[in-house]
Amino acid sequence: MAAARLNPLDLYDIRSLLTDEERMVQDTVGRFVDEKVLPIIGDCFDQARFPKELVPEIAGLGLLGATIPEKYGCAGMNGVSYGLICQELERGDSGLRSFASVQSSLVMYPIYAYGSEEQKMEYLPKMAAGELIGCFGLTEPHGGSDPANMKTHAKKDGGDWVINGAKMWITNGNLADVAVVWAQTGDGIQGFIVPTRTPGFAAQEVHKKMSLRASVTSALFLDNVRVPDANRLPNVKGLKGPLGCLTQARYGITWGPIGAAQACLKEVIDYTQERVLFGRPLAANQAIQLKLADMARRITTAQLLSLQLGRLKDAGTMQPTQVSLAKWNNCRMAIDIARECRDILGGAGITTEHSAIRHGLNLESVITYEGTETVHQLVVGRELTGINAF
Ligand code: TGC
Ligand code: FAD
Repeated sequence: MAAARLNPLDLYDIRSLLTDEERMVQDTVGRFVDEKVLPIIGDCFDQARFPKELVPEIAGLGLLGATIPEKYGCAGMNGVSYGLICQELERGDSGLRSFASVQSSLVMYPIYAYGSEEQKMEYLPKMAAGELIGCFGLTEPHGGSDPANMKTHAKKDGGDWVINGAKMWITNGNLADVAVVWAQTGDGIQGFIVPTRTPGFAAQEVHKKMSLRASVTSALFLDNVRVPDANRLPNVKGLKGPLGCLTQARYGITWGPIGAAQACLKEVIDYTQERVLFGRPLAANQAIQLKLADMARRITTAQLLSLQLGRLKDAGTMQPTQVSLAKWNNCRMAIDIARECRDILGGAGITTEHSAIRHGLNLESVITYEGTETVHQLVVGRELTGINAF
C-alpha cells in the first residue's frame, strides 16, 4: 500500500502537537488570510497601501492583544496561539503581521504589563476592538540597535511631563491614535502613552520604501509634547521596559517568517509541476528537487523551534536569548527561501503576480527590525561566552 502523501508545508505533522483550540485559531486566521488578504495584497503592495479596511475583521476575530485576559476585552489565548496568528498573517504579508505585532506586543502589552489599572481599562478594550490604533516609539534616527543611547527626553513640569525628541521607522505611525513613547528622564528610561492629537506631536510617513509596502512606516516628532503624569507607565523604569516588549514581539516574529516561507514554497511547488522545460516538468529535475527539499528541511526546523519556544513561553520559562536565536534562525531561513523561490520562478518571479519577491523584500525589514540579525547573534554569543561584545 502506498504511504499517504505528507503535507509539504508540515512534513513533521507539527499540527498534531497543537491543542484543538490552537488548531481552531490557525484554521480561522488561515481562512481569513485566504479569503480576504491574498486576493488584494499584491495590489496593496504595488500601491504602497496598508489595507486598513481589514482592521475591523482582524479585531473581530480576537487577533489584537490576543494573549491579554478577557477582563480587558481581549481573547486570553496562549502564546502558541499568538504565534500561529503571526504565522498565518505573515503567510499573507509581513505588513499585516507587523500591524498586529505592534498593536498587540508593543502597545497593548506594555499597557497591560506596566500600566495602571485605569490605563488598562481605558485603552485595552478599545485597542482590542480596533477602535484605537497604537504605535511604539523606541528607535531614533541616530541608531536603533543601541536604544540605551536614546536622546528623546521627558522633563517633569508640575503634574505633567514635557517630551522632546524624534523617533524613526515607526510602524503604524501615521495610523496611530496613541503612541507608546520611550524617553530618558531624570530617573532612567520611562514609557509614556501619548495621544497623537496632542499639540507638538507630528508623524511623517516614510515613502520610497521597497519593503513592507503594505504597512505604514513613519518618523515621529515630539516638540514640547505635554502629557499628564497619569499617562506615564508607572510600573517599569529602565531599558528593561522596552526590551521586555521586544521579547514579546520578537517571539511572534519567530513564527511569522514561517508563514512567508510556506507561501513561497507552496507557490514554487505548484509552479514547477506546471512549467515544462526541456520536455519535462521543472519539478522533475534533481537540481530543483534538491532546492525544494532543502526548503522543507529549513521550514520544518523553524516550525519545531518556534513551537518549543511557545511551549516555554506558556510555561513561563522562555528566556530572551532563546527568542534571539529563533528570531535570527527563522528570519534567515525565510529570506533565503524567498530569494531561491524568486529564482526558480525565473522572469515571472520579478512581479508581484507571484508572492516570492514581495515576501523577500518584506523580509529585508523583518530581518532588520526588532533587533538586526547581528544583534541577535551577539546576544547568543554573549550567552555562550559571558562576554558582552556590544
Ligand atoms: P542590557 O544591559 O543587555 O539590558 C538592560 C536591561 O534590560 C534587560 N533585558 C531584557 N529584558 C527583557 N527582554 C530582553 N530581551 C532583554 N534584554 C535585556 C536586562 O536584564 C537589563 O535589565 P536590568 O534590570 O539589569 O537593568 O542592555 P544593552 O544596552 O546591553 O542591550 C543590548 C541590546 C543590543 C541587546 C539591546 O539594546 C537590543 O536589543 N537592541 C536592539 C534594539 C531593537 O531591537 N529595537 C527594536 C525597535 S522596535 C521595532 O523594531 C518594531 S518593528 C515591529 C513590527 O513592525 O513588527
Ligand atoms: P543601526 O543600529 O544603525 O545598524 C546598522 C548596521 O550596523 C546593522 O547591520 C547592524 O546589525 C550593525 N550593527 C549594529 N551594532 C553592531 C555591533 N555592535 N557590531 C556589529 N554590527 C553592528 N522601531 C521602533 O521603535 N518601532 C517600530 O514600530 C519600528 N518599526 C520598523 C519598521 C520597519 C519597516 C523598519 C525597517 C524598522 C522599524 N523599526 C522600528 C526600527 C528597527 O528596530 C531598526 O531599524 C533596527 O533596530 C536597526 O536600527 P537602525 O536601522 O538604526 O540600524
